[in-house]
Amino acid sequence: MTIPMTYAPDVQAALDAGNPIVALESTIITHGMPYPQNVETARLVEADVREAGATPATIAVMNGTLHIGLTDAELDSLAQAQNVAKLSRADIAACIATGGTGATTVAATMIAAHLAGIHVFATGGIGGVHKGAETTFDISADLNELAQTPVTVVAAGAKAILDLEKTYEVLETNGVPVIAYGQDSLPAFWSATSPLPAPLRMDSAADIADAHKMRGLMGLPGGQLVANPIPSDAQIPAETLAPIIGQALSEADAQGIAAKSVTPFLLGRIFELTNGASLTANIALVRNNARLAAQIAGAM
Ligand code: PSU
Ligand code: MN
Repeated sequence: MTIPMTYAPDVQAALDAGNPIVALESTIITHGMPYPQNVETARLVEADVREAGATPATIAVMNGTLHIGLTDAELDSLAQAQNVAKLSRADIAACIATGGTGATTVAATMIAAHLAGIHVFATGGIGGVHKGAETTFDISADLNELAQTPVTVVAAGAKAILDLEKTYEVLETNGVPVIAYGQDSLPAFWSATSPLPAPLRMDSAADIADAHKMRGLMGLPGGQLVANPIPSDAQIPAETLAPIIGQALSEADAQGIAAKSVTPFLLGRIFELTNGASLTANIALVRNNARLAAQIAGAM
């Protein structure tokens, strides 16, 4: 038995030539943004990676095959598909083995990128410790993955719907380097800064690439989280968002939204409650992360 994996032709060519590649996830397409902005964003992000000198590899499971890089038609069909599975470490192998189709979260994308020999991955925001986790135990598998799979993930921090303090505590406990890019505080997804000081700060892609390689040389498992602030002209002030996040959270609670549905529900409600402004900011930050990830992949 082998892993049914297929590489897009340009990704295969980049792997053969040793050229830089940036992995991209697909849950942000199927569960993070509405159609058609999801597919438009996915295409823009791929173009941003190319313009910055790397090859994009959007990752998904389609009909039991793990795709490393999607064609335009595959991207479009995934973006329009209904009821696609949201795959993490727990279910990606079962989905492949049973011929299923699913979008990969940060955790599952890291697993696939590592299998494919890709070291850098760009997304919007990682999952983390949800508010109220002391009773729900809802902690994203993304945090465990960062602790064990050697991929550098570029994100705008953890999503601001989360308990950011607890999220960064768990990352610290698990030995995950959290590197703020170009500033001393941690970004908070839709906002460029937060009151939380960054555990590490780096100002160049080369330093981030060297830190990744040094962990490998030292035999330290796991990846790195690069927390890249949203461009300041695209950010939404945290004070503006706080009551909206609060409302979305209480609605989720009242409606009994749980497990995998929590993050998509909250992102969807915040989109509605901000009249689409949260999506505009989300698109800007993902594109910004894609450009930095391409530079890091180049430096590696
Ligand atoms: N970043 C975004 N939008 C998203 C996500 C990331 O800008 O929708 C997805 C990622 O796939 C991440 C997931 O892994 O949300 C976290 O889900 P959960 O909290 O259920 O682990
Ligand atoms: Mn969860």
